[in-house]
Amino acid sequence: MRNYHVAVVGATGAVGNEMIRILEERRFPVGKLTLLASERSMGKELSFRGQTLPVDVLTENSFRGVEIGLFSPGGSVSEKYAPFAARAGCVVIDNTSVFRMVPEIPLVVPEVNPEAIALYKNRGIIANPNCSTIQMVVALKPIHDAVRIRRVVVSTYQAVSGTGKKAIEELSLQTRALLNCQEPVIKVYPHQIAFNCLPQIDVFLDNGYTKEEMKMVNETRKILNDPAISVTATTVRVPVFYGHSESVNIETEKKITADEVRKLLASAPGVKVVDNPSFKLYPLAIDAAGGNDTLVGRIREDESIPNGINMWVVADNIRKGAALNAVQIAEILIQKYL
Ligand code: NAP
Ligand code: 12T
Repeated sequence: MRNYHVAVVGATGAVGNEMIRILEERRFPVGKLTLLASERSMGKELSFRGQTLPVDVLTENSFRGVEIGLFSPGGSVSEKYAPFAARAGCVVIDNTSVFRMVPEIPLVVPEVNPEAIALYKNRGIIANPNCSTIQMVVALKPIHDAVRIRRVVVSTYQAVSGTGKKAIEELSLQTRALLNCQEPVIKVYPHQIAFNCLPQIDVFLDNGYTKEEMKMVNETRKILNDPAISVTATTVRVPVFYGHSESVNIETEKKITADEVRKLLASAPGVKVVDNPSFKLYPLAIDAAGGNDTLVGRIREDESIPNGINMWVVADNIRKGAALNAVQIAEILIQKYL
């Protein structure tokens, strides 16, 4: 097996840093690693496999010889630079929302639609879905294949790390300030996040939903390749550092029991069923954090409708929700296509 020249774009960020760790952990065949960020990071160094590597400033010419680009520098930066990378022959795996709903660009969760990776040839870009969408579709896919899901009602409880390193700092500083009877400083979110829940993630759209909510609606349909599936979402920021939790209610075409769902999910790739109420066992953000699995529990029949299931779905938003999913895509890319 040969080695690849990989670039991490946004290497100093919450997602980029985790990408470097996951390339190490999974022994991805990296021949050369190029780390890129903004001019703010000029002179910084990061470690990879015990070696210290410089962080370079991202430019239009950063991609000569780069074969795989793992991008998470923010939407407007990806929008500008991903095409330069693709033109240089680099396959871009982008974590921002800018390319996700472009029809000819594949939107991929390896456990769900790995075959879509082949479409990287259209534009040289593969989009990584939104963190909340990824963990939900990992849990939905086996059920959809078995009994066809008609409708999903989801409410999320999302960690601050999804917003990046500044938001992690903000929750930490506000918590400390408030415990010391000081005024919390509010910069990243529209309101205090410490000891609070904010029913707004990303910006509001004309229909009264937030952009994060509509990402869950539209991305789920694209990944499951089923425009008929109805999804409605309420996305909420909670004062948790790592790990998104989701209350997921589904209505299916055919009846499925809670036991059957448990059995299906127990053998589903990327899923770990954690569901034993008599021992107070259910998925927790603090247990999902740092791991690779999407944890599913609280599986029960929705007694208000003939064919309904409720469940609680938790994953590390920076790993499965972003960096791990991107590296898993890269693994299939080199096994099958490059
Ligand atoms: P972050 O912690 O704020 O990091 C941002 C990174 O982008 C830093 O490395 C930053 O470099 C770099 N960057 C910013 N502006 C740049 C520019 N003009 N040129 C080059 N690099 C630039 O944010 P994050 O949490 O890692 O997230 C970054 C992106 O990933 C966001 O677009 C977000 O939408 C996406 N994301 C996706 C998911 C998902 O759902 N799949 C989850 C989380 C994040 P400096 O350190 O030099 O500023
Ligand atoms: N605003 O990749 O704030 O579309 O948690 C992911 C996470 C956007 C995205 C967040 C966001 C994205 C957040």
